[in-house]
Amino acid sequence: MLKLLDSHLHNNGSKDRLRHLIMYIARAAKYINHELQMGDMGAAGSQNQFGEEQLALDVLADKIIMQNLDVCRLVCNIISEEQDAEVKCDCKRNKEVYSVAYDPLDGSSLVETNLSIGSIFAIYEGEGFIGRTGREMVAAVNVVYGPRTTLLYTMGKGTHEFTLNDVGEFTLTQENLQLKDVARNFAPGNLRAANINDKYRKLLNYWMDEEYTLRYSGGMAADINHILKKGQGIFTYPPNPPKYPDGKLRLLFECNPFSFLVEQAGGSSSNGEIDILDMKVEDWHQRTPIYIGSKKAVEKVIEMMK
Ligand code: P6P
Repeated sequence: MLKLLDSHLHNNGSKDRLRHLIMYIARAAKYINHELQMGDMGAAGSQNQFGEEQLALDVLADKIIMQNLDVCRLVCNIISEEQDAEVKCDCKRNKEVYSVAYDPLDGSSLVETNLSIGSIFAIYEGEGFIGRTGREMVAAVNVVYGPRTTLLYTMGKGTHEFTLNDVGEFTLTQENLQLKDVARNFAPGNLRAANINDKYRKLLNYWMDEEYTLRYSGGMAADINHILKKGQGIFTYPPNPPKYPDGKLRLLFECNPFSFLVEQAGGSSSNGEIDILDMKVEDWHQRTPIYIGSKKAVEKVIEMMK
């Protein structure tokens, strides 16, 4: 018997309005998936607030998601990695509304190379993001557009994988993904940081001396998905001043939702000092170092990077 996303959300105890919101997100993912197969890989001729060149697909994915979040009438505040300010939707503002932070197409620069990329969503109850921590998320979603299109979600009761089938349904392919405490794969981002940070260099050498297997694609959605699907691994992205004094990856759009998904699979996630999910959001586009994956591997990183 096929387990569809809608019924799984219901059986997993979701509030109806959260289930509807996640189904709208899944709907947006189907349209983005279609565009990725057919769409224009070219540049949009615009830049986001970081001065990063936007691809036509970045802009299109952002529009598709924004439209779906608006039309579902359940979201009051939206912040997109591709836009510089929060959008306030016209919806009745009561405790039943949600705020959604998303990265419409993480790793989009990889799309022309046909590597896997993703759409990442963090869902909070109530209005706004500033001053909150990731512990307040009620759900996180990671859609990976690869050889198959998959959707991982958590609502705080495990992390579950669905695969888009040929009639446009997301069907359950793995329930309660679990990470072992020990990693054997490593995904070392920002290797350039080893030039200015001997501790990171020592850590990289440790993994190579221990003959860990390198699994790093340059797309965080796919790299975190790899750790979750393999049931072990460690992903690191340390800071390297002056370019990335706080690291490159964003707390709100990438680090919080991935940390929720990984913690719910028995892993952990740290900025080197505290859990990512305990960090207070001070700014929409706040960046943070991130060390995420198998528990003992994260502990080792914290120990060696102190
Ligand atoms: P680098 C993609 O641009 C991204 O935001 C993440 O998906 C990815 O992990 C990281 O940047 C890659 O950064 O420095 O390896 O290009």
